[in-house]
Amino acid sequence: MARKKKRTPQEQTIDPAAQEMLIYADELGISTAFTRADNMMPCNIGATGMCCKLCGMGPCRLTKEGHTGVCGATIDTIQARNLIRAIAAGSAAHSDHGRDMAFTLKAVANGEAEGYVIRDIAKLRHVASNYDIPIEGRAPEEIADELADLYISQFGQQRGEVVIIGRAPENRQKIWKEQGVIPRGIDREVVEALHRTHIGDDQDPEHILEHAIRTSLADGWGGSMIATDVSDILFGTPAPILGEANLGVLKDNMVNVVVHGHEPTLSQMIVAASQDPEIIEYAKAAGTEGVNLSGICCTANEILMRQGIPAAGNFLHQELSILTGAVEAMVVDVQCIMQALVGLAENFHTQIITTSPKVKIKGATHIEFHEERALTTAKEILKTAIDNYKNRGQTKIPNVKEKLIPGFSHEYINYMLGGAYRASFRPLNDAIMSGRIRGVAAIVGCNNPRSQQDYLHTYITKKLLEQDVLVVETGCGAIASAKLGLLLGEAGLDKVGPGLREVCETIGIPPVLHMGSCVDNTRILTVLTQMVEEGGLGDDIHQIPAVGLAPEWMSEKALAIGTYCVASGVYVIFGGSSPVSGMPDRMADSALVAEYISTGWEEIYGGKLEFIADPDEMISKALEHIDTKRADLGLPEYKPELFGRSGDTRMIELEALPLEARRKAIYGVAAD
Ligand code: XCC
Ligand code: SF4
Repeated sequence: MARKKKRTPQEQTIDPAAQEMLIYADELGISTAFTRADNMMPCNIGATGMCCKLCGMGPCRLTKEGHTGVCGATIDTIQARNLIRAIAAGSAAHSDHGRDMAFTLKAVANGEAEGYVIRDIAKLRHVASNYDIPIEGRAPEEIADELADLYISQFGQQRGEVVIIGRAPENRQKIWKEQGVIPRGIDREVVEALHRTHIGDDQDPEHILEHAIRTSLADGWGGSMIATDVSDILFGTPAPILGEANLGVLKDNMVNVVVHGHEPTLSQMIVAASQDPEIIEYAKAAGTEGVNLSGICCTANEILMRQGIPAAGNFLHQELSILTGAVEAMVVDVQCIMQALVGLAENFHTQIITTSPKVKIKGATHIEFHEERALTTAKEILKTAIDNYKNRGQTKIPNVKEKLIPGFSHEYINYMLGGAYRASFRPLNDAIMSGRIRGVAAIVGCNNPRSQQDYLHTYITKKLLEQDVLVVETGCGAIASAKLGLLLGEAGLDKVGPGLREVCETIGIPPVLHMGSCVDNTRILTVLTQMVEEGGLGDDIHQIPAVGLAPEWMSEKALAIGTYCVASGVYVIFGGSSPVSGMPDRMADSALVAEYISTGWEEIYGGKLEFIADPDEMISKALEHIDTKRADLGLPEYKPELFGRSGDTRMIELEALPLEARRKAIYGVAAD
């Protein structure tokens, strides 16, 4: 079933580079996710969570009041089962990534990984001491070996509690304990989610959703947090660095290698290999000026925030980058990789190289990556790309890119707020308590071709900034803001509310902080925990005036993230369509699950999950929530007119400087 009207490129995306490439794709007669979305209406029964295909008596479609499946399953049971399955898949993806990171740490500690070192010994010691692993007088490798063993054991643990839970605020842990939702082992919860949803098992929707909470906690305060910890230990904890984003980062005179996916183990090694004299020599011999690396999706975020390697774009840019004809190789590992890449690449010279033992795509070149030969394999991959340069045809690289400053890990936020001697979250808490900052919003998640690419992300971001809400971002949402110039401090501060502007100018930060990849949403959990511990904003996360938004979500991982944030006490709003909406006009009884994950979960956890399609409603609900939390804490009402004048003289001086000089004066980062 086709849509009545095909969207124009301007309706499909607000990104000028993407618009240019979509027009080009149309001229070439090549399909993209944008056009395929137009040609493929979503199934309205599946989209609203009214279809069950868990057994061979079905699939059962429940479209009318009182309908049940062949087995008697009700709409509520079916929606709850579908939702938990998605959460389990998302948690599995993040956590399996975390597992592989832990294995890499183990291999590095034992000298069995080629090319890696322990980069952040301070973080290693800090993380290890969370679990009472002795650190004094021990070599980093010894500590890392013990930490790796502990982390690896969390996946297969059968009883007890996942140790990482101990890093949450105490009151939060108490709630989880009372509810019996502390994960026993990461794998166990995912497996149990699958077991419970097999035909003829758990059929009480609320009981199913209770386990959805436990499964998601195994992700957020489990696998994902392991992934972030180990990435920082091995590759360095991010700190602000100047980067660039959008297709304009591809270079005509160089071999373009785009890394796409999620695990930094491979991409970091490709970064290292691309700087190796042997590879530079090899590229020169092929008549090019070297290898130009860039990233897509969360892999982009991983190398952007650590090495300043440019991001070619977010999820919907994966096909567009190949359309430039300038990409010699797209190297992928796991997650968010469209199968369409292979067919698309056949129109150009681009080689799609799969590298994970878990991911193969028919027609792609498979060069399997293992840490014991990491550097060697990375070089082999780059040589394959360089060899392919001679096959390059005509190119079309949009001249569009933006600068950004990513790298705001919670460690860095802590440091930047108080300096080396007084690192703390006190200034942030104080700014919220005084009303200079109204509240905090995390805007995260994917692109979805069913909405206009980047529009919801950036519209909501801008509107909340005007309202003095400090915004933190991860994943493809962060890249959306980057491409549109929102991740540069001084650019656009005039459009930010007066109190927030004052805080950003005082500390020298952008009003939108890029905190990393999707697994790094755990950094947000840590920030919230530290805000609680700092005092003044209540005794638990749900009391903080904060919200989470995933306006353009599409992946199951997003649902897992949303759920662990709710379990942690956050109000989370998803845009787009709701997988639990049912058809209210035909089925009055289809609201139980949607109600339960909102008001039901709020009663228990203080956080709630809601699906709201209209962006203005998302914004007003978010602000309303922030203001309610402020009032509950007894904080002064938000009054923007009170702020924005301190330090104005220095600001006027700074504003008189040319952009590059101003940037240097503010961040101390050279512009190029
Ligand atoms: Fe994938 Fe992480 Fe979504 Fe982007 S944001 S489309 S999950 S890459 Ni996490
Ligand atoms: Fe239908 Fe029940 Fe089988 Fe689902 S589990 S497909 S509702 S018979």
